[in-house]
Amino acid sequence: MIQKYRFGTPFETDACVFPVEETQGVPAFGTVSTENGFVFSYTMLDTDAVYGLGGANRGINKRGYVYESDCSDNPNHHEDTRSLYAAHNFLLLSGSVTAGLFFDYPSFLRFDVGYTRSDLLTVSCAEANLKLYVITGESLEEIVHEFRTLIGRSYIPPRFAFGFGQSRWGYRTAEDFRSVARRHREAGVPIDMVYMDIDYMDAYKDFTVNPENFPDFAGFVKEMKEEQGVRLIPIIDAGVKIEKGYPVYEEGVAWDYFCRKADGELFQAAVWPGYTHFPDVLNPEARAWFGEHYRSLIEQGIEGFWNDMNEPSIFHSPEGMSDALETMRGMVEAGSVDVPIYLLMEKLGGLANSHADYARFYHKVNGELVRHDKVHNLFGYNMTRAAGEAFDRICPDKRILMFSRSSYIGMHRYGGIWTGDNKAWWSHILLNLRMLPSLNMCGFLYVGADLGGFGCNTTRDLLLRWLALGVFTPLMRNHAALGTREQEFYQFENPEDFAHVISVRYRLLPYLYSTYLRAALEGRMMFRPLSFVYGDDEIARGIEDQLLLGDEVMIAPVYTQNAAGRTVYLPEEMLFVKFLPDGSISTETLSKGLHFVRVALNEVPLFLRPGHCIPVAAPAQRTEEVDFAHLTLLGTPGSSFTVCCDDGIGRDYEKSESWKVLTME
Ligand code: MIG
Repeated sequence: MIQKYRFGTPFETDACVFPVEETQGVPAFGTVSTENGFVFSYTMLDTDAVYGLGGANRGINKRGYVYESDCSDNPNHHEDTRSLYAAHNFLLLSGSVTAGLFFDYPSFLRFDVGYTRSDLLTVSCAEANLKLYVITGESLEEIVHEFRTLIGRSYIPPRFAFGFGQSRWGYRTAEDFRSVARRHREAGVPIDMVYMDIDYMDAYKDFTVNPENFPDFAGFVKEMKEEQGVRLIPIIDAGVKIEKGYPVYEEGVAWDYFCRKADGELFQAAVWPGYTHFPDVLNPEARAWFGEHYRSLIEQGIEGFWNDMNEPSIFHSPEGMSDALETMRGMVEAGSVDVPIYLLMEKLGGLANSHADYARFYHKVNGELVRHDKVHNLFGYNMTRAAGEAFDRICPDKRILMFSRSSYIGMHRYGGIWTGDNKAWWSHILLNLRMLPSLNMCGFLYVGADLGGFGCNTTRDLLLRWLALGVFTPLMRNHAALGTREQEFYQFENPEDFAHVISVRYRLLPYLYSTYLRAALEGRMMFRPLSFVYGDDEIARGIEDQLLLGDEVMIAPVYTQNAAGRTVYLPEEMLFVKFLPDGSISTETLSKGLHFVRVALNEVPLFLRPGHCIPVAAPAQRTEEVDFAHLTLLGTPGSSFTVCCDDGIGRDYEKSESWKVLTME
């Protein structure tokens, strides 16, 4: 059951699509105060768990810390980081009450989940203008299902998006991209996509390509696809470069589609292209206009994009910079070398992504001006929505790959997300794993992290271990920052180990693709915490480094350095499956309980639940070559799996002919 409570005059976020009547009063549990902003409080029992918050930091069970919805371009995902790129304001209480809570509020929101006082949950924001949805049901899964019905069907990418993609900030010329594809082939590593980071553009101008490096871009896109079997996936940034004669800039100005300040001047934000204007994607007309610009790249053969910098990220504004310069000038004029360094650092460090800048510009929504900071968390959502809505016009019969960095619930209908600028840290493998079920609760199914780590220098063993998790994540991409150690597989010794791990992804493609589609079509989670299924098992309830995948599989990747394997807890008897480097598959039945399992760096482990089976394909070099017609079943004889055999690009997954039941002999 879904109950909707309204407080004050909420901003319409379009997060929800399923109509729900308003309930008067307040929720049956917890207390609500609207005296000083909005505060929801709820007293938790020691045994209560709190799930949700999508792309937030830390554990699957959110208890014991504080999180903030305040979409931030913050590449430091430390344990104490309170806000990352997303605002997914959905909580799932499990224990004394079993209920979902969605706080539909587009600005800064604070979730204190037993941080200030260990038994107290408080959710608070500055203005009591929001909708609160309370969802109750028999089980955690049922509540998630209800919530997913409320927010609408998750985005479904094309099948090639389930292949492996290679990325690196710094690829620039056609030859850079060619050689990435070629060297993967030479090393026998399957690959479907090479990502184009900002350097493919002309002076970082959205929807342009560098004319010297790509004199015939359409021809190059075609060559890569036909000769190398690889699709190019360009990045699009939020800010539009201020430059006379650049059509996107000229149109935005002429049609009044950029964000303005209170004095009517266009707001300027320095990002990669230098000073830019932000397209006012909250204004439906501006959104349609910005989305229309993806058309030219699609017409040149592009079939997928990633949207970046859409928190929106700001290096500095002219106002912020002049204020900082003023401070420094004062210091210089004082003529002393004894300057308060902390003040200087605070000024300069505070230039980027400042709340002061977010309060400097406005959106025009239904003719009314809305200050950006009041709706800050909706920007990435609406930039990606601009693209998604445009794709439906540009190519209604074809699925386009789209994922974003920043997001709000509702955006899950238009694209997936990647989890931003993580680091080559072992702990970030675990963070990657822990986010998966939380994101799924909030509707985000096409998700993945930068495998190997974006920042810092990766190591061969870290990359291999991370990939053995990435084999299961819908978005499987190796991506790294400019200036870090090169981390394409062929940079390391024995690239055949990488080739093998990636090949397991392609062997599991029919399984992963079908499981994804079922989760999207049925409004279910692809990844679940063990507690959702084995809630009566005290050990299983506390497990934060293993997940269930679909109904069939449990994953338990190795995430520590120099480990020969790991300890895994089996809440029931399972089949321990390993994909071995010689292409064979080992199986061993393990009893319920704790086990130490050996897993070499070049092996991929999974666990199969009794009474189920999964399809395994022959190895392939790209998604198109995966043979869905000849699948081997692995698991319990007599069990069945239903595989999706649509064309991978249109909407045939809706048709029952696209689904085939396979039964294991
Ligand atoms: O300020 O485009 O998260 O994936 O490589 C950095 C360059 C901008 C941030 C993205 C990252 C991308 C990088 N971008």
